[in-house]
Amino acid sequence: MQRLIILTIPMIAVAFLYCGDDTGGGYENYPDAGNGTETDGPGQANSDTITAATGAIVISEFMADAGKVSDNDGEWVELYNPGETALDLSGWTLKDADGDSHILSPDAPLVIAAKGYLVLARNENSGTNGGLTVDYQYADFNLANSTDEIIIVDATGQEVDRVAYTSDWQISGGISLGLKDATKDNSVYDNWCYAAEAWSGSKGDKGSPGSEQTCGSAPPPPKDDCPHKPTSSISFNESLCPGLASGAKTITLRNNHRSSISEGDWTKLVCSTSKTTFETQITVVRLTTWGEITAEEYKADGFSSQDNMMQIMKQYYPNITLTSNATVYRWESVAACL
Ligand SMILES: [Ca+2]
Ligand SMILES: [Ca+2]
Ligand SMILES: [Ca+2]
Repeated sequence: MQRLIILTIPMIAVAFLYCGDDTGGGYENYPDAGNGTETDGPGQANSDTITAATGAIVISEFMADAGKVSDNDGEWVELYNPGETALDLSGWTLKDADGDSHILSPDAPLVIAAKGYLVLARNENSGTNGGLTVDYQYADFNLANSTDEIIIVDATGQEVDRVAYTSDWQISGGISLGLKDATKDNSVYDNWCYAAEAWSGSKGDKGSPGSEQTCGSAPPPPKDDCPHKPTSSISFNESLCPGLASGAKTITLRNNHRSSISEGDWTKLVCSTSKTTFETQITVVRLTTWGEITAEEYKADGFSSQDNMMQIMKQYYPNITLTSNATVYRWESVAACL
């Protein structure tokens, strides 16, 4: 399918070895290690140690680069419990591969319900953390914006889950990365996606802390898979991004623009708001005016008529007229790379 763009707008352009038998609590407090004797009791911090198998808790989402607040206030990690039994994470450790390490709630229960989520964050104050509701505030653990690790270790020191992300993951400011499905393997890059929507109460950052992920676009594949090195870029209105990712025709507009992009050039396509990037090879560059943009071209961009196109574009470029310059691009395919 051939792609069509008109012009460009910059603005816009762990199976848990459970042997306990508590009956007094609403959840299974930290079970005892096989002796059937609950020594700590429900509602108290764990005093036993028990080994949790790999996968008992899943790192399901994280915000490494907050957008509306500083990372000191806005970073968070979401955990998911895929099992049938609530778990008490008291005494577990959140760490990375080098210096960061924090023991979770050593003195009080920190329960994650069966099939439930737990939101861990640097700042529990929803007034200053970007509107996030937090289950637990940690310290001494930071999420780098390019390459870092999130490692969960149980109270016996056994690693339960690990996510190691790199610059290839394209951490995007103000948009969390989450598992498309919390039951999927989080070591598989393709199982992650950018959040599509701001959570309830959010100051604007996108994510699904404490709930199932709603996916926007998928993060691009690792850079190593991309053989091309685009030297130019075209920015898109966010409303056009879903079509871009799915392969629908896409158009973007720029006032008085005489593109320096040539036919055959590999170009980076940037979704302005989500910061998602793609690459493509431009096959046609047509220098034109707004009045000469054809119905096929503006309809491919979702405009119902020339008037509709001009009305919307004037929101960004108040002075454009039908005789103002514009550029139409076409491309053949999108490689979600970069
Ligand atoms: Ca770190
Ligand atoms: Ca960060
Ligand atoms: Ca989530």
